[in-house]
Amino acid sequence: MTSTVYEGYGDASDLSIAIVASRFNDLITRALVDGATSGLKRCGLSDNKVTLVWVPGAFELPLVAEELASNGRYDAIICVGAVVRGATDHYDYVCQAAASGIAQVGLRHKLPVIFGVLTTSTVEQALERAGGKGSNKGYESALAAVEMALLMRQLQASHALS
Ligand code: INI
Repeated sequence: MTSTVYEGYGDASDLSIAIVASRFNDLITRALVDGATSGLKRCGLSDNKVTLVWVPGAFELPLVAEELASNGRYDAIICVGAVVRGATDHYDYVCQAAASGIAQVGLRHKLPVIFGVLTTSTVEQALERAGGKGSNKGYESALAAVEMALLMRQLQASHALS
């Protein structure tokens, strides 16, 4: 039998969340940013609780996430981007750097840093996942950010009491 269960639900209206978005493939990433901001609004965050920072490409997401995580003002950071496979291995390097860099920032700061980066073979597949076929990775990332921020808050509060 389970005695204690933690889940990241509750009032999210006092959370502060930053979105870091890459401009590369901006037709897609703007749709992801729109999805993320509407997801955060749906969770009860007002506009003044959401900060948006643009970077050139997905490769630059971890550095800015690190800077924002270091200042301690945010309860979660959402990184959004779109890496589309081209004819070269550039894709693999950019995906790898973005994914591992984003994961490292989260672990280093014990902060939810959400991987809202699409990695697809074609632009069409990316558009489908940016709202074109109903699902929007930015919106899903916002829900994950809020859930994780509330969960970390609960876990840290229970740890402080014990
Ligand atoms: N950046 C992306 O965000 N998506 C891509 O598909 C992409 N491709 O294919 O090259 C991309 N490259 C740019 C990279 O993220 C950096 O901005 C650039 O290398 C400068 O550091």
